[in-house]
Amino acid sequence: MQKLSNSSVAALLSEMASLLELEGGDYFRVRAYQKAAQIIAGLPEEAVSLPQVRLTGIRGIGKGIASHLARIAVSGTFPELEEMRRKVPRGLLELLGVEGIGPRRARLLYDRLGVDSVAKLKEKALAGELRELEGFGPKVEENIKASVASPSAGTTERTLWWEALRLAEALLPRVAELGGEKPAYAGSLRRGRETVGDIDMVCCGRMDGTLIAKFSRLPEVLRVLAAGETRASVVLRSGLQCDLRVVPEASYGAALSYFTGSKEHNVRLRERALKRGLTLSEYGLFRLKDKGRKRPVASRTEEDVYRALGLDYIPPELREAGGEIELAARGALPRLVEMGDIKGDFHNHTSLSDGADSMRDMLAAAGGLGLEWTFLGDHSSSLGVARGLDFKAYEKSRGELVALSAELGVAAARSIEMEVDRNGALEFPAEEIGRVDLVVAAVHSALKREPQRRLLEAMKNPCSDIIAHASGRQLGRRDPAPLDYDELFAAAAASGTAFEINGQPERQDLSDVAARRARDAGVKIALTTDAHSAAQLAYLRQSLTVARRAGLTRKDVLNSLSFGEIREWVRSRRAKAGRLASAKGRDLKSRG
Ligand code: DGT
Ligand code: CA
Ligand code: CA
Repeated sequence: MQKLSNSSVAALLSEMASLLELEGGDYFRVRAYQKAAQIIAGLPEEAVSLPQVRLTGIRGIGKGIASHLARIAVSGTFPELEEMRRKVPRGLLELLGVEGIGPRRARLLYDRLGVDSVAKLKEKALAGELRELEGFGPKVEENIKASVASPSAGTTERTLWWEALRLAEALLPRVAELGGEKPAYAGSLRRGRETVGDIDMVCCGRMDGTLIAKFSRLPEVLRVLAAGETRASVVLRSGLQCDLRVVPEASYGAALSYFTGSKEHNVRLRERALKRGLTLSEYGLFRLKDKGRKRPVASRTEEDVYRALGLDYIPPELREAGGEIELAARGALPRLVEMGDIKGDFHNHTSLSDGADSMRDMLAAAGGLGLEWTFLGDHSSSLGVARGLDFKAYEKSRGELVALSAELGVAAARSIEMEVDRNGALEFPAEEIGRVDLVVAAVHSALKREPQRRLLEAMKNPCSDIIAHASGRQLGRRDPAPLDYDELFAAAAASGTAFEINGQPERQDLSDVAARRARDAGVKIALTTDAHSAAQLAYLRQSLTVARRAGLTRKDVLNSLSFGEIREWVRSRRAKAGRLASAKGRDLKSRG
């Protein structure tokens, strides 16, 4: 049976919906395909491996769709879709990718003006012919002109790293199925940037255009911007652009390095090459004397290229021209923290507050990910949006967690995401908070109100073990609070308070830049998921990526400690912070 990801299956069904719509098909049939596509995209298990009875048992999936899935499992498509693909001109589907064009307008464009591609659409728009069509007019024509103006039109929005990663990881095996060898993603995605502009992919394989042509016809592809012998530029159904380059085996390393970038890193590498009488391109590192660029000094692997330039291998996350080349030349690059160093999570949510999954399912998932231990958390009670826990509920659930931990064989303790109020006070009183296993202090309410002062005040509480998502930013939605990190990190270093790198893809808070400053100030970092479901524990990879971009090593992150060590860390830092607080109190009294 052919392995097909749910997103590929969903893409086929939604293509069917679009084709039906273009055909002027029955509204309810169109909706049924759209809905089934949505349902399948969200299924946790692989749809094509489910038995028919399980499938038809899912709401929104009827016998018809289930039988399509059976065909897809065998042949990668289904007869009705193939029939529609023959009937509807291929370019029409492409038109749907243009902003302002739905099925009705696409149909009209085709019937009246013979428009069956984005290129033709552009032609007609520029010639002013669109405004003559009913329901178009000059305004619509202007909009369409603007959205077809540049090849990457409509894709200027940046995509969260995590979303792009999921898309790329689904595409790599597809490229391999088409005969692409060693497919890899490059660009900002590989460097782990917060957001990416497009997905860059590199592979080896046939360089006569056949691989590119097959790639351009993948169901994940919405429209093709350019397709040559060795390069395709396409827009995926998600709206994200994706570039694929097919490169010769012999220059794979040089190409991967070139397309990983960053541009500035590449510039520095080329300068270094020139100083050594060499020249570096996407084809390889050559002697300047070798005018025909016939015999590369290095090109097959990235390691070869760096070595030939007198450099240690530089991890992609550091390739931002931030001094990494100098460090690599001196053999002084940090050994970046790796997934294997990560033993547990600190901050997440179960169904006891606003999470989707029970403590049992969360703990089992943590064990399934290979974590040695984990804290399972929930909100404290005052956060209105998320029904939280008071101390009594906390203690009761902690008792249950101890039993679950013994049963499932994963070490566990109970954390609380503790509300910091308008004055910087933590929600639970001193006699209760001291008995909470781990406190993640968080400012949520009235975020704009003096976040700096409230965070400083919160750190005066000896039980503020970790500060949550300090800036409160949400990429694309909410700007970070203006914080004086030097002042915050100095206070944190004194009280032994750690800061988290929150792994929610839209948070990534601390940012890489802030995390680096925290480390330099002597502040420990906690990589957390803030998971609101068991599946979101995978966000450890997101916070790990930010940590790597910050240049952190295993010593800089609390997650590398054993469970015993982390419990001891909490105990001793609270004791020290408590002494500090009472000394300050005495100081104030004697002065007052
Ligand atoms: P993005 O897509 O905006 O998130 O950022 P990147 O870094 O992925 O940039 P992109 O997609 O334009 O190009 C991918 C890589 O290809 C880039 O990191 C370095 C390389 N590259 C592209 N254009 C140039 C160029 O004009 N000069 C140099 N040196 N490298 C380039
Ligand atoms: Ca890119
Ligand atoms: Ca690109």
